[in-house]
Amino acid sequence: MKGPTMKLASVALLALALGGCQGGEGNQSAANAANGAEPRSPDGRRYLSQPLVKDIYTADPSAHVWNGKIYVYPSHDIDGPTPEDDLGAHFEMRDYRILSMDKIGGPVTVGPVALDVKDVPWADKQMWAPDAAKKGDTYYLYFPAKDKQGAFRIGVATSKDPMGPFKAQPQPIKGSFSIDPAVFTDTDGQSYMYFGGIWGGQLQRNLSGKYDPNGSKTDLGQDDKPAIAPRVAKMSGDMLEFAETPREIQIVDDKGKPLLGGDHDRRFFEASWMHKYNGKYYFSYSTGDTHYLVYAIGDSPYGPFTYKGRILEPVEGWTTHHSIVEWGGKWWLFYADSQLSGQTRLRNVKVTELHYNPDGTIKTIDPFVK
Ligand code: FUB
Repeated sequence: MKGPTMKLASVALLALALGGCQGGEGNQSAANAANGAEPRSPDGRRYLSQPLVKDIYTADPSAHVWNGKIYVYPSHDIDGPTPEDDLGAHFEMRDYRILSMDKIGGPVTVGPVALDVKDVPWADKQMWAPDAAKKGDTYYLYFPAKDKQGAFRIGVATSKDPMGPFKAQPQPIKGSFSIDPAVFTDTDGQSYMYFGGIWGGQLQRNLSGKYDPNGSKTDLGQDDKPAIAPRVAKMSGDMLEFAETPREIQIVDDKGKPLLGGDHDRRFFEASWMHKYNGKYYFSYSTGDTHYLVYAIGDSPYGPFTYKGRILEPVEGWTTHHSIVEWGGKWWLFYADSQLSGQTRLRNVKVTELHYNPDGTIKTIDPFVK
């Protein structure tokens, strides 16, 4: 690994941990830290867990366990001049920094810059939520960014070290579009990329397979029609391309009917994640403007997936984005909120344990303690 790494001594991880904060003006949490009180949300609630790191702002945590260690691939939030809008122009991230830890609850290492937008020939700006995969002795970083025409594409970069630095391929993945790649490797070794996001994520501008800069800003605008579907594509053997044209993922209700565009509490918005539990495929995602993390279960990596319920109630801040991994015989939800700054554009990643019911459904988590 090149460059400096920071060992963060004062990392607070789970519900019992208390800690100081930095950031946003008028933030109740920061004010509490200054007077030594337990951090609380602006409306006075206690947080379920504490930020994994406080020296940089991080969001959209994609966690993986490799060689017994936990690696988290987050967005690296930065403050910028662009005013907040509905399409996420204020998320102006320019690089990635990777987190690692030997155990959940232990110190977190913040890696140096693993990939900078200036080193990605095709990318212009907005390095949004990434994911990573491992095949053989190579690590793959998958990332969305806007190209020079303002269209989101998905790129891939490789490294022999899970912390980077990563070297980007000169072009985005052929046939890729929109945001939030999540790469899942099934038990037979085959990998799949799940991706997409509506509104600022531009999925609704790619319905024909070609980016339409004049397409809808939000969604189909048809509440009684099936919602826009996230996409999945099998990855090629070298993990650098799609092995097939991306397919739509059907998310259906308990009667087998597709969720509708007007069903904002349940329909797909962004933040795909896939994990397998007891032989079933769990596709989870964010509902965006209603701020839930929810999930649907299927029998194949392609779906269809039947909506089952909520994983996480709304956090502080507009966005919600997560990953789910097994480590140490337990399951963990990595997520993010805006505790440190009080601003949606400057988020911090967290982790908490996730529990299943005996029937395989997930127990809903409240990010605040009663
Ligand atoms: O972090 C930028 C964008 O916000 C992500 O790509 C979305 O999932 C949302 O968290």
